[in-house]
This record gives sequence, C-alpha cells and structure tokens, in this order.
Amino acid sequence: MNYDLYIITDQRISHGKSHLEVAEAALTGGATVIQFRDKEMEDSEAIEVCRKIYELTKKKGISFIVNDRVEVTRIVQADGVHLGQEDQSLDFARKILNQNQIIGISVDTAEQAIEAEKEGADYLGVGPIYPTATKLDAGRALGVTRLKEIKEAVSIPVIAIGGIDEDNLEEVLRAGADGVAVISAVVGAPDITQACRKLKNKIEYIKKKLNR
Ligand code: TZP
Ligand code: MG
Repeated sequence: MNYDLYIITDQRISHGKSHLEVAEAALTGGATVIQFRDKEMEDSEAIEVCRKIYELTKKKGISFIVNDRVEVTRIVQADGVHLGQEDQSLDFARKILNQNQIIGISVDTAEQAIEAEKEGADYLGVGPIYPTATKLDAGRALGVTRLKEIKEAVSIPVIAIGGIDEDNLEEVLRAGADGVAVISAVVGAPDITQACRKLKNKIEYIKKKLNR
C-alpha cells in the first residue's frame, strides 16, 4: 500500500465539483489513496457515490478508503475505513469488515498511537499538524515534533494531515511521515489534477533525497 499522497474528497470546498469529480481529478494527478469524506450525506446516497469512486480507483489500482462509515465500507467493499477517536471502535470495525480490509485510526498522542497499533490498526492519521480551516473541531495544531514522537513510537505507517501544502511538505516528510493526507491544498485548488501532480512530484523528489 502506497500512502504517499492521500487525497480526501470534500464537496464544500471543491468549487462545485462532486466527490466523484474530485476523486477522478485527483487520480489523474497521481493520488495514491482516495478517501470519501462527507459528514452530511445520507448513507444511501453515500453508498451510490462510493460505489462509483470505488470502480474508478480499481481501474487505476489505487486504494479507496471511506471516512467514518463502517457499514458503507462493508457494503461497497471499499479497501478500508478511517476512524477517529470518537467514531465506532476498531474492534467493532474488525468484526464488521473482512480480514483484508484496512482500518486507519486518527491519533494525536504517542499513547493513542501505541494503543491503536496494539489493537490492530493498519495505519495512523496524525493531525492537524498545522492550523487548518477545513475541520473546525480539529483542535490545536500538533506540530512536527509530535508527529516525530508518534512515528518513533509505532511501526505501522503514519500519515500526516492538516494544513499540508507544497511549502511544508518537506518538513512533515523529514519528521517521518510515510505519506500526507490533503484536502484544501488539492481539493480547493482551481485545478485539482495539477495541484495533485505538483505535490506528488515533490513528494517523490523529497523521498528520494531522504533515501525513502
Ligand atoms: N483531520 C485532521 S485535520 C483535517 C482532518 C480531516 C483537515 C485536513 O484538511 P486540510 O485542508 O488539508 O488542512
Ligand atoms: Mg471520523
């Protein structure tokens, strides 16, 4: 699984583009993971949208993750689900999903990270690393020192999120992030494909430089 550039769909900042259109543009730009994230949509509609995104990602051999919705993840047989600390538990998700489906967990401390790894999380999301306006209840920025601390505490992949753009990309990768999850810098850009491609090229360049 390649977590390099993990793009999260968001219809609120996409200048009228649908989740599917956002996903399509990001895939063309080289996203390595697509996550469907919508806090308002009814599950019935989310299932329809996720089925279409899933089909698209499979054509490209890219992973598709669903935010929050364990049941939707099961129904559309997405590659996995991403859960926050306040969402359904990892244990519950494991019971509902197949053994080969991925479960990602949001953590903001090394303690939570160790706990999630012990419970069988496949990867961790850590953030917000920088201030962000995209998630209003995201809490204070954690900074890259915390990211480094978490990375050193676990052996599963650690994905940085929150306020990440091409200017701070190198700092988060240097702190140990295995990949970056991005919303506004890509989804809010006038040209999603181009914004994505630019970030992707930069990630590959920095990783090569860091021998990773
Ligand atoms: N979780 C922590 S920060 C965040 C989420 C979903 C928002 C990330 O969006 P952006 O626009 O890349 O800061
Ligand atoms: Mg959540």
